[in-house]
Amino acid sequence: MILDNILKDFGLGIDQFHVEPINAGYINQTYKLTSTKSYILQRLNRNVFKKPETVAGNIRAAADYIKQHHPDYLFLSGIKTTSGKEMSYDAEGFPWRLFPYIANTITINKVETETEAYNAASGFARLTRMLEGVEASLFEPTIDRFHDLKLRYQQFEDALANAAADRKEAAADAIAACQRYIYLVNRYDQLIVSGDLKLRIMHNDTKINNILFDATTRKDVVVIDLDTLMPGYFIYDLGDMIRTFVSPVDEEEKDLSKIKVRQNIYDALVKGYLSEMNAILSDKEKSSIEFSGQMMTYIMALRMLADFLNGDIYYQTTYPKQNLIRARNQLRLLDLLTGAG
Ligand code: GN1
Ligand code: MG
Repeated sequence: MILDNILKDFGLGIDQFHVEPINAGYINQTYKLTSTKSYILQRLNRNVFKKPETVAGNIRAAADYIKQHHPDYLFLSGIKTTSGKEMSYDAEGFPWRLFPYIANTITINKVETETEAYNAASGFARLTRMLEGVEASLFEPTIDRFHDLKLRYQQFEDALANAAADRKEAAADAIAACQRYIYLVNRYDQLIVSGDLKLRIMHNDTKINNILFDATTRKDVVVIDLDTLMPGYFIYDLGDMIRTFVSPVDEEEKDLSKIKVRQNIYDALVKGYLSEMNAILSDKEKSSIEFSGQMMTYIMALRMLADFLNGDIYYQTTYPKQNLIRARNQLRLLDLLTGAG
């Protein structure tokens, strides 16, 4: 019923489609609508994106710029409603968006080959390059200080101060580990204060399943999940790639012994990233490549652990302690990335 009402706003009817949920993300609700012409329909989580209009506004600003300057680049923006709106609102006030489905594409949850790492990294980097020169003031943060490590550490400390005793006890190891890595917060702070990093329009969620590959050629086709397309630093994108590409297992893995840093994948992804960004990044920026992976892995550990301590209110979970397991996973990866493990 909800889906039907929403689709009517886009001039479509539910009966035309085979509808199936896609359960990959932690935040939004996503459906694939299959027919001769297929679509992706998505409900934006307005508890996370408190100003959903900023999400749509940023994507539109990027689409307009790219259309003018790089007309051949495939950029995935939403389809407007029949009355020209970016989103359709359901009775509870949640915004929904419709995207064209790109045929013959797949997502992957783990990188298997150096070629995949190279292609995905160059794909995410190309988006940044396509947006070089865009007026930054057209973009608003969709989540304030999203990848500000200092803020995330503060939020972890707040969660710790307010946590239920049983959760604190269960997470004692992860809490201690997060506290041990506070030197990364100081390094981050110094880096930001130094002014060496340029503010650009970044994707801010470059995990491996946010880029579509051609099902046949395995070449990257298009970057998806543009909810956090907003001003940021290159370390956020490159770091999240390092975080999600280099290990043979993903952030849900419970068996920590399976977490590894595959140096060949690491090298391939940095090479792919620089194939697009080499001339754009300054030498000072390039000296933060290693730090980027450490910083983004740490920030996820802090966010996941804070959510566990807060009683699992942010990320979607399917079993108890899932956020704690995720945090431990990230901390193990961090040990390996910093040489502590
Ligand atoms: C969330 O929505 P999704 O699953 O792409 C999160 C990212 C995290 C990621 C961890 C808005 O992304 O920051 O890196 O989970 N997005 C938001 O898998 O918090
Ligand atoms: Mg996302």
